[in-house]
Amino acid sequence: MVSFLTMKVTRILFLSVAAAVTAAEEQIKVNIYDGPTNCDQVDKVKVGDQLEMHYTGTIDESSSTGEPGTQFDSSREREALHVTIGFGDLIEGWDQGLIGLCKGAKAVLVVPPEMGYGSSGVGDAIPGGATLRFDVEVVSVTEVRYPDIFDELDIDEDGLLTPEEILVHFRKEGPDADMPPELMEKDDTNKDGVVSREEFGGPRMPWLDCLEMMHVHSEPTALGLAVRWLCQRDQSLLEVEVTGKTEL
Ligand SMILES: [Ca+2]
Ligand SMILES: [Ca+2]
Repeated sequence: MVSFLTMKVTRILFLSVAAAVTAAEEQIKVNIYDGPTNCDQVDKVKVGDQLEMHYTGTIDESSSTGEPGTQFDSSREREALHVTIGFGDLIEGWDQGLIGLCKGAKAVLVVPPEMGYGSSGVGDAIPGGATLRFDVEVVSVTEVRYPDIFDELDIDEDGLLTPEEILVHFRKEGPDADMPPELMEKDDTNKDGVVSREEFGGPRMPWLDCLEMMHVHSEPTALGLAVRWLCQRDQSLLEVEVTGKTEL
């Protein structure tokens, strides 16, 4: 189970390196100017969350194209926007810039063209090469739990993996296949004979790799779901992302 997953992920990491490096060179600026800057995990924006957002988009004063200060769109004149974060449905500046914000936070995102609408722009309102400024408010954060490998293994759905449940997985490889003896020893850190969701092992990955991989594997296949799960389960990734931002 663990070795299978590690192998697949290593291969994807190779594929995603070039794209991840490009993304790292682009800078998004995030300035939280009102509301909480710290909150419980459940209220913090994470990949896969469903958000209710208000926003006002203008051409940023630093933009090399367009008329700085011109407003091109605002949800304030309509209803709040409902979006799913982190799966490439939004411009990259939103997918990355909103991560880690708290419910109730108001923030300004300054999005370079590479993470916005690129060199082509959108219609007359957003010319190619425009740097965009979004004044956003996180109205609500709803956590969505996606089925993961752990769920697949946890046959009786009690949130714990017994050696028997793990063995079922390995037996799919063949009637004589066995569980690697070190697996329980390694994952069952509190030595109670079962593996909890928190104990369940797996590789840790840099945030940008996660984001790139989720873009590449956004389809709900076993691999796509595994990638989402690996990225979501590791809370330390979130801290890396937040501290990696450039403050205004
Ligand atoms: Ca179980
Ligand atoms: Ca345990």
